[in-house]
Amino acid sequence: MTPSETKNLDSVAQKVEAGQRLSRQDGLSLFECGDLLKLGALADLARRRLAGERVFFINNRHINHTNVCGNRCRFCAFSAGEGEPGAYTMSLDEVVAAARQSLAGGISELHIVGGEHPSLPYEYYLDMIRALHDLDPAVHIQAFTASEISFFARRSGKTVAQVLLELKEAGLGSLPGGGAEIFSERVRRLVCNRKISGQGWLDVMRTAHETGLKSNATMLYGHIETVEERVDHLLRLRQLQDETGGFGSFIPLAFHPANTRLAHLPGSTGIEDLKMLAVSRLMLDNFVNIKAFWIMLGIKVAQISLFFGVNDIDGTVVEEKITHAAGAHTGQSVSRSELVGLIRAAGRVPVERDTLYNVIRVYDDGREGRLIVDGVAEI
Ligand code: V47
Repeated sequence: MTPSETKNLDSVAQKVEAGQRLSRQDGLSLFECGDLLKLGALADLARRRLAGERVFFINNRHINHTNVCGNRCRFCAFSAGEGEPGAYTMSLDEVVAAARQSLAGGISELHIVGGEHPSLPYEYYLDMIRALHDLDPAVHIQAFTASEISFFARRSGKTVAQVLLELKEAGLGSLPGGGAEIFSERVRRLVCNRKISGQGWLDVMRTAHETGLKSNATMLYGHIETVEERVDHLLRLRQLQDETGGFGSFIPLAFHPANTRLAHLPGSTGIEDLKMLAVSRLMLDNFVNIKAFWIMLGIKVAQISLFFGVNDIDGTVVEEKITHAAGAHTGQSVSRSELVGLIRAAGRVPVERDTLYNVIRVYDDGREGRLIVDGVAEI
C-alpha cells in the first residue's frame, strides 16, 4: 500500500473501531485498500458487533418460473425472447409440482424470480402465489423482484401499492433483492436500458416496506461499474434502510459473464468478491445481515467470506438457473449437513433461519464434525 492509502485506511479503521458511520470517501478508501486481510479484520469486527457469532442458512427452494423477458439485459444469459429456442414458461401446475417436491425436504421458503414476460396476464402471478400458499400456508413465499413488481403494475394498470397489497393478500411473504443491479443511470443505460431505473427500484422497495413486506437488497458487481458507483449504490441502500428498516439482508451478486452480451469481460476474482463483501459490511452499518450467495461465489469462497463480514450463506437452493446460464460452476444444491459443517469449520455457530431471520434451529451441540438432525446423527 502507498503511504497515503495506509493513512486513509488507518483513519477509516479508527472510525470503525469507534462505531462511527463511514462516508462516501471512506468507502472509496476501502475499495482502494490493497491490504485484504486488514480490510477483512475490520469487517469481521463490524460483523461481530452487529451480528454476533451465529451464521445463518435457510432450507429453501428457488423456482425460476419463466425465462421469457422483454428487458434483455446485457449481463443476463438466462432470458429469452418469446418463441425463441430455449424459451420456457412453467404452467401453474408445474410451479406447484416443483414446490410440492421440496416440501418433503422440510423447506421453509420458496424463492421465486423470473423474466418479465410480455404476454403473461397479471392473474398468472396472483394465482401462482395463491396456489403455493394453499399448498402449505406455513411456507414463506419470497417472490418477484422490485423490477417485476413495477412491470406487473404497468401491465395491469394498477399502482405498485395495489399490486403489492393484492399479492400480499394472496400469500406473498416478502420480496427478494434482485433487479437492483447498479443504481447508476450511466451503467443502466449501457447494460439494462429497458429495466426499471435505480430510483424506481428504491421507490418500489419503499412502498413494499410501507405495505409491511420486508425485502432483501442486492448489487450486481464486477462488470462495467466503477468503485464510485458501487459506493453510491451502498449509500442509497443505507439511506432507504434508515428510513424504513425494511431490508432483511444485503447480497452482493458477482457478475458471471459466460453466454451474456458482456462475455468479453473477465468477471470478478476471489479477492474482489471478498473485498466487496467486506466493504458492504462496513458501509451498511444498518444492515444486520450480509449474505454470501454461494451459488455465485462457490462454496469455498462463501465459507472464507465468514471472515470478511458475512453472517449468512443463503440456502439449500435446489435449482438455480440465472447464474448457471451465465457459466456458474457450482452445484445446484447443497445439503443442510454440508452447510452446518462448513460453518462449524469456521468456528461459528450454524443457525437455520426462516426468511425473516427467526431462528428455526441452533446447531450448538458442540460435536465436532457431527450433526444431529431430528435426533439422528449424520456424518
Ligand atoms: O437481478 C442476472 C442477477 C438477479 C447475472 O434476495 C446475474 O436473497 C450474476 O434476485 N451473473 C436475480 N448475476 C437473482 C436474485 C437473488 C439471488 C440470490 C439471492 C437473492 C435474495 C436474490 O441475478 C438479477 C441480477 O442482478 N444476475 N444475470 C449474471 N450473469
